[in-house]
Amino acid sequence: MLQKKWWHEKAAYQIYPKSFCDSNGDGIGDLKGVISKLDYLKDLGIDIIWLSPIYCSPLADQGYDISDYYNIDPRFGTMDDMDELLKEAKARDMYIIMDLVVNHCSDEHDWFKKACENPDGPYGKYFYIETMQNGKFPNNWRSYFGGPVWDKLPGHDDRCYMHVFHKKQPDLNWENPKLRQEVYKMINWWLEKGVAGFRIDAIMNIKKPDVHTCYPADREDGLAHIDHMLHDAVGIDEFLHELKTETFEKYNAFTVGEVFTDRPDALEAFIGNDGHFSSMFDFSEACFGKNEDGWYKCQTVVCGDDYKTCAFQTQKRLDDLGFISNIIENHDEPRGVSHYLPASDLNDTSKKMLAAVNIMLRGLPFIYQGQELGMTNVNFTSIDQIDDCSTQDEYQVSLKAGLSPEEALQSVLPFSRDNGRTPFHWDDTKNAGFTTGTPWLMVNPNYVTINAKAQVNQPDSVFSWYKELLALRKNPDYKEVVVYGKLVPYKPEQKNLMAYYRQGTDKTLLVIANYQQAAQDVQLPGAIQKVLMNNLNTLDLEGGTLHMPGYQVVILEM
Ligand code: TEU
Ligand code: CA
Repeated sequence: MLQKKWWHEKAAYQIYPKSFCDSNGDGIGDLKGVISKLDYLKDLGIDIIWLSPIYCSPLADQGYDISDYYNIDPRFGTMDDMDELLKEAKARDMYIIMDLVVNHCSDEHDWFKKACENPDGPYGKYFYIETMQNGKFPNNWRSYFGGPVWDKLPGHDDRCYMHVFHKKQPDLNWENPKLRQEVYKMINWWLEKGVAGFRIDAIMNIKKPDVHTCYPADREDGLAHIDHMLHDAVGIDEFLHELKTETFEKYNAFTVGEVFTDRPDALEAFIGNDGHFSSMFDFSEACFGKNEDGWYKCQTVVCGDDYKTCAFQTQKRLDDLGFISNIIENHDEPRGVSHYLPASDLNDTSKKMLAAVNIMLRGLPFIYQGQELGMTNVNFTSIDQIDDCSTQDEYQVSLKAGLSPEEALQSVLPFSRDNGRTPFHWDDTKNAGFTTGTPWLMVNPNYVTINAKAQVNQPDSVFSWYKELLALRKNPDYKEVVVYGKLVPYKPEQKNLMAYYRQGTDKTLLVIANYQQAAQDVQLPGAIQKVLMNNLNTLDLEGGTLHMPGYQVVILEM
């Protein structure tokens, strides 16, 4: 039986600060900008805000390369701004969670600088530093962003250090108890300050197998996919248990892990009553159709029964074990509406359907900035418009596979991490009201029609639909069933129908979505007591049959 927690009935929102709201015209979003939009988020129905990294950083990977964990990057503001944000959030009954990036730091962090000065000293042991044999790296693992996970240690021709991500993100060595203590100290410092918890970055990478293990090469670069390393690593549970008991647990903090794993016992180990984290993201839909050869081979749209099957599988495996966090997008993924709906079917009706089937799943909903407006992928016309290091790498992968430059560009666009990183659309003025200066990344030209100002007071808008969904979750009459009700699939075998019950102690809801453009009929299991939500103005009910136009979704009380 799931133990109830303070955060279960909340709704969460991810802010990518660099692109949210720029208060001083330098083209970069900042904390003052975030503070100025708290009322907007409160109005939407948000309680928990996850801030992507705002610590000091050279921004080689947009803040996921941290050079000082105890300070705010001047581009984002000051520690006073942070304190004010915590205070203003609290005044509105909202919670701030930080991004905890501790698999690696930045090569500009003091620890790494000291490790370079003296690799044999104490700081050398904070990292994975190896002596090269005959000029060779110790293994052939390919980093997430391409190329070997090794680079020469600056100033030492015979040494190298490991980075499973960017070369400016040296991996921290969790095998070293001193490093672990430094990490715990830092986490507790932030918890003392009043953050409510953390989203925990790339955490599965902290445990490595023997660094001398090589795997069969899978591309011409002679390297092997990093998944082999994740698969072979044994013993992460001890690290994570210690992490929790030394930090989060003492503060009743909320933690949500970025956990990518194929471990069959993962859900129980990570988010069971005694799990390492409060929650973890369900990435099953995001991972569907992925191909290890590169983005150019991945499935560009995942919809209908594929989406349904992924969501239901997680829910079934989870049952009453724990509380998953549901998403359709984040700062690493394409826009949900562009990935889970065919381009030809994209409109407010289909966007609302996707929102409803996702938000009504059992678990904690996380909305990524702009999702509530139905923001879409961007038609970048040149690879030079894209900043993201991962997209740049995948573009090269496509070229090496023989695609023409135009084909290579087209192959990365459906997946580019910059789709979700363009500035937020506040209104239809220049630069979407995001900045008075020059935005650091181009604005999606469709801001003239898709923007907050046009939607906030428009009852039919995607924004209002999200607001209604979150209001239902908070409604005293329905929150028990929406938050804790058991999820039971309804007619899962009916093609492109995504329908499920939420069965609470004294109420039963039925969510029914026609996940396709063509109309379809659905047999109802019994009488409807009340139509709680409907993304169309009509409900075509005849006897016990519901005639559903394309992408209709209804939430019924049965
Ligand atoms: O992501 C970790 C991760 O494994 C992937 O999402 C990866 O970024 C993606 O496959 C590359 O296209 C986290 C962060 O969310 C991401 O933004 C960071 O770049 C990464 O860690 C390193 O900190
Ligand atoms: Ca700014």
